[in-house]
Amino acid sequence: MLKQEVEDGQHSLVDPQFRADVVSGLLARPRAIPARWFYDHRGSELFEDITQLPEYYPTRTETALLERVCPDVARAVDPGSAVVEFGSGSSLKTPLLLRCVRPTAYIPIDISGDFLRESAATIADEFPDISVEPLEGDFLKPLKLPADVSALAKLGFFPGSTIGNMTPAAAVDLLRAMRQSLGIGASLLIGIDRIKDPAVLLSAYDDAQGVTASFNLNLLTRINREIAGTIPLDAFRHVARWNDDLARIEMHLEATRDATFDVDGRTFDMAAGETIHTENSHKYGSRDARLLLAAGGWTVTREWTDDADWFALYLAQA
Ligand code: AVJ
Repeated sequence: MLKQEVEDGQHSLVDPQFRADVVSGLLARPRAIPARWFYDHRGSELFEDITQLPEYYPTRTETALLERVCPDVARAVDPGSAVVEFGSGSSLKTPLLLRCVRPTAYIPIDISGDFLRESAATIADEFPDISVEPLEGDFLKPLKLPADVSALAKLGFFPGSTIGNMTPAAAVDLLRAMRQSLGIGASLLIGIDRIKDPAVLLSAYDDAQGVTASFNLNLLTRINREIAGTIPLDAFRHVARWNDDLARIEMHLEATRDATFDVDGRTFDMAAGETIHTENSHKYGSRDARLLLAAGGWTVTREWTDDADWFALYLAQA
């Protein structure tokens, strides 16, 4: 299949997987599109804005927690290590961790080469003593680390409760792939959001300023721009729901009236009240998280939470 240039001012290429996921997601019942497609240029900006919202506690809670426990993490990891981050490491948490662990090498892994190289260059500037070796690839699969870090102790880093976007089954697959990539004896520092009062959770995913609504609706704008969509944005609204049976926040785009539109040359009909499921954000209690990690081949050796017990960091051993 030919990649098609789009006129979005960024000269980005349409990912054939985006087209396939959107079309099959709109044909499915219930309709659902994977959350990874939120993050085009505008979506990444909106997510940054979300992390600053008063209602969105995860980023500031995890950052403060990491700052507090980082010396403990550093003591638990062998000196002369390699920190391997799953994700491009564009957050403030990465410099925080590197400052106290002081690894020999830092390897950020991301599927998006542009973001990866940009954030790796920023880290390399700030940490001239650390060998920064970005690795472009899909961390959902086992990856081969650069040969020069093979003798070093590995510390995997997976912050942000990103694991919550996956179903438990997919999360276990990912944890197993990470164990394969890092090797037996490696450590993993992972941030996982806790189950809490649904009112707190709901406001974190449905803020008063409507930034999360814009983030969710931006997916429709992206579909219209990149794959010839005619979706009427004014016929959709952002919905956040707490699914108590599955312990997750769900985001949906709900049709507020009957709507007919085209995407990629096909016509779709949605009835008023019908939704497109766009994200899951699973939450885990302490035992839930330990069981998930154990199923993925990781034994928890340390666990830290903030005073309100809203967010947890786990150090685990492969
Ligand atoms: C980046 C996946 C952890 O689930 O909290 C924020 C994404 N979605 N607000 C999350 C998100 C809506 C976020 N993660």
